[in-house]
Amino acid sequence: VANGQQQQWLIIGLGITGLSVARYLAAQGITFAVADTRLHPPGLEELELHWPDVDIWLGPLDASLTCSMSTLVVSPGVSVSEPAIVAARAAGVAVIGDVELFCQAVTVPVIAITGSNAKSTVTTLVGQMAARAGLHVGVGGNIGLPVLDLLQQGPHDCYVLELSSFQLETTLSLQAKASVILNISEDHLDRYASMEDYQLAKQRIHHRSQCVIFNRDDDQTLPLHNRKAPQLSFGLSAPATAHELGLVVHSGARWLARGEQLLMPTTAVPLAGEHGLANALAALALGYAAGWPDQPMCDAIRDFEALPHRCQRVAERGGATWYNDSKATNVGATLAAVRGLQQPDRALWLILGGEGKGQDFSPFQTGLSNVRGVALIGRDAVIIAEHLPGHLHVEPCGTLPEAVNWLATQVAPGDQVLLSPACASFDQFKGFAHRGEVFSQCVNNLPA
Ligand code: UMA
Ligand code: ADP
Repeated sequence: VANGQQQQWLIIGLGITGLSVARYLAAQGITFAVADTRLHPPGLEELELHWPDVDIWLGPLDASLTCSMSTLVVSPGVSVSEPAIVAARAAGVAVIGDVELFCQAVTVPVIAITGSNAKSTVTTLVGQMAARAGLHVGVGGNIGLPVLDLLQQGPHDCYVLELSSFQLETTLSLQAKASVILNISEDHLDRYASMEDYQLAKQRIHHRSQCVIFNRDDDQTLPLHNRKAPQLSFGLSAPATAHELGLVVHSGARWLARGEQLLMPTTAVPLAGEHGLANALAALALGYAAGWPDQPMCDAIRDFEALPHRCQRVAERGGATWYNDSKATNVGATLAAVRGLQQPDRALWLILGGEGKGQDFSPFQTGLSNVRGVALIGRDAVIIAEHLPGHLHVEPCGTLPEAVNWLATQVAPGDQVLLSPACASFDQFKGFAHRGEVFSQCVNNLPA
């Protein structure tokens, strides 16, 4: 290996994470090499422009390279079960990620958020709560801004991080001020041998946390480690103690509450559905654990605007309300959106389909029993159709514009239509955002 003796650090992956690690190590005066399994990785030009002397290895990872290093900084898109990474670890090479480097450097409180769904929503909301509480807050991680770039922005009072299971796998030193697993449902099983492995990766968020937060309505989020740390829980039931956040009925209205403390009426919460209330409660638990006052947190909830493509109301057409939940790329997200929007007196129509990622769609058998009809699109439509309740009206539509056109002929005033496909979008779109935009455009083009 050329220069192997000097280049002890290897960055694996040249996406936005890899580039942020390169900037960070360079700023620390640390020499590094870079590897990417692709022949044309996205950050190659930028890397060569800024660091023309850096050694770059493209193509399949070579164990003789990885084993000659002292530290591998692995991007989340690369599995640590790659044979060349497993071999390096066995040979005593440190295997870490960008979040680990961040944790080693950070000196202010970190709020850490993971879960199968609702991470970006809760992360954004908690960031807005911190800002309302008067803090200079940095928000990043899996939500899109690599954590090391946050450090480069200069000092902050605290950080709110969205962390994926992949990022947690390569993180050892996180000592969160408060940490939460929002929910767990099947996802990413192309990278994990089992649901248990996926769940264990998420549990790493609580390691050495000062306040462990879990979802009372989802047993899979119960903390398995660090059980002596103070705990808070959130859920849709009434809080039994001051350590629980939940919903209570007071003078005929429902309120978000912590123990006996009423915080705000649910009618003032703009996040759609019951799952939106759960997300608001999770955010309140995190902010409370961080020591922020209730008032600015409730103000942040009241003013929260749904992130695009997450149960976002698009328009009224044909008397029906149309929702864009394109970000729902797994079964758990879709079931939460359906449960969240369903109302006894309003028929709910659903658009499903795309790339199913080998998921088990059988929860739809019972979970969609009250849906009025389903329009199917995309590659795995046939697989999904096999798992829909027999009595449902199911229409194979092929494409999203055809699904919208078919639904426009079906809906009655007062109905709700939800694009919440439970699938990745890459068979027909550039990504979930593109899919959501196409949907919104088709809906807006329908006669009012
Ligand atoms: N890749 C290779 N070979 C390599 C390196 C990467 O084939 O050597 C591929 C990966 O398989 C993946 C893609 O390149 O398909 C991107 O991987 P990456 O690790 O370079 O990703 P980044 O561009 O650095 O973005 C990552 C997160 N991506 C992933 O975890 C796949 C981003 O989350 C995150 O916003 C960003 O870091 C900043 O922290 C995206 C994501 O999809 C949004 N996350 C998953 C999710 O939310 O479900 C976990
Ligand atoms: P993530 O960053 O984890 O993907 P987002 O906030 O982007 O989370 O939301 C993704 C999807 O998760 C949304 O489309 C929505 O349908 C679903 N969702 C939102 N809240 C919840 C919840 N409390 N439980 C399960 N799914 C949810």
